Amino acid sequence: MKYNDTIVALATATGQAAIGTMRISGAGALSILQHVMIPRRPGVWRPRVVRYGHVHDVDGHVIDEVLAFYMPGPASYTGEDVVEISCHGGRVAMTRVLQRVIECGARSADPGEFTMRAFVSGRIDLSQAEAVMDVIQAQTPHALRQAHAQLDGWLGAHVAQLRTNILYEMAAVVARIDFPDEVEETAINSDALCTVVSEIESMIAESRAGMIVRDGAKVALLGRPNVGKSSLLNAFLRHDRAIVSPIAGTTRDTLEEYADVGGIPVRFVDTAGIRADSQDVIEQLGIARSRAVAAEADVALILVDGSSALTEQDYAVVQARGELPAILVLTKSDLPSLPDTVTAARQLRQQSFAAVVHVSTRTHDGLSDLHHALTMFLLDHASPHDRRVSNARHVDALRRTAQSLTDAIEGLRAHQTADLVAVDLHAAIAALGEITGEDVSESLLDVVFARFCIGK
Ligand SMILES: Nc1nc2c(ncn2[C@@H]2O[C@H](COP(=O)(O)OP(=O)(O)OP(=O)(O)O)[C@@H](O)[C@H]2O)c(=O)[nH]1
Ligand SMILES: [Mg+2]
Repeated sequence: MKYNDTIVALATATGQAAIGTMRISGAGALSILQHVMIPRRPGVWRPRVVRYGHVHDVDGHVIDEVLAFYMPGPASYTGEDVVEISCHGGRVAMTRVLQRVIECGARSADPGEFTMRAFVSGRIDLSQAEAVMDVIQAQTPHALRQAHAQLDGWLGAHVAQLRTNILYEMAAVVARIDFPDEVEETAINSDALCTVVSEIESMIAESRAGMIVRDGAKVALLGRPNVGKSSLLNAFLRHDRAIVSPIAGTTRDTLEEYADVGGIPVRFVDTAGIRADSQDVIEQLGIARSRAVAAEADVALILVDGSSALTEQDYAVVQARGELPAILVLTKSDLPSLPDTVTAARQLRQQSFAAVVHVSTRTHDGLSDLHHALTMFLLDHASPHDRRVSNARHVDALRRTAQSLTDAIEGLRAHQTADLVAVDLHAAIAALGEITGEDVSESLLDVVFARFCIGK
């Protein structure tokens, strides 16, 4: 498919900045540039050579001074002819230059339309197109590396390999449909299909870590009043964000703050201390919020004061989290600890804690252990490379592929007819193709590119 119009959008954010850049893509890009801009030195536009000049309005008045260059397709971002114009980064300068480009024949681009054109022209596959947005939205260096790995095309290449392996067996199945007397059932290698299933399963297993690196995790700080939740939040953030005091019930409302924990974007939620006997209406509202956070966080740090005896309130905290994953944090380790508390705290719930860590926010002892325990839990021992599936859409397609392949393998074992097996293999191939965009509907493309910003 080839687009027959030319689009334009600002590539830099609006507001005040030194420079504002806009990008034009399509067959008319160069002629529009020649219309709107008069270069200081006369001459022809050579590819990828920057020229200085002015953009004029229809009456010949200068709008702004600019630098511009032209990249002929297909060696451009979109695969089409592309022009970039950089003017001053003021709102009026940028808007007027943009308007002038539109007057001369370009259309305002939709969100993600440049990347959509790169996909449609075959320059990148759909998983790479999605990675572009992941690169822009990466919140930590680790997330950026993971997004770059996908942009480099590892996922597309890997999926293509798996698809080829399935197609190979599909060819045997089709041969058996066409020549049932000549092609034996044993010509179809179900072991090869099992290998594909186990590869897909390990991709799915690692995707949890991939999604956490990409999207981050919500970590709740839970505990009865005064155990040291706000002190721990401050220690994680390395500044005094939350109020800390010896008065029980200091934190009244939930408080969310972002931190980079070992490359994972983590949203810490400090909560009001949970206790059952509060008479204060505002504190009760805060505790209700704490319970809601306890139920929804990806992981909870359950804080227990290691220097004092356990109370009913500690049980209430553990109950609020239920069976969901939690790390036990024994606080105030600079004070003499009560061994009974430590033992009893470990037994607070039936399912074990993901880790047990002793910390002191006074001496900072144990904080790096807690950091480590949290990272290990969130990444779940995922291998340290950056080639992980990190997108729910891809995971869904992989699950459906594995299911269809399993159905096909079972069909082969049960000596089903070749045409029934072919149906399952076909479904598996189609589901894999959704990841790279070989098999996608227009509505799916709309969903994918709606996530994009204008100008990308
Ligand atoms: N010795 C010692 N005291 C601590 C430590 N951490 C916190 N505290 C003290 O414990 C008291 C309560 O700390 P906070 O961080 O406000 O406790 P909290 O769990 O947020 O309490 P609420 O907001 O009331 O639920 C304060 O007086 C802190 O100085 C620690 O590691 N060692
Ligand atoms: Mg607090």
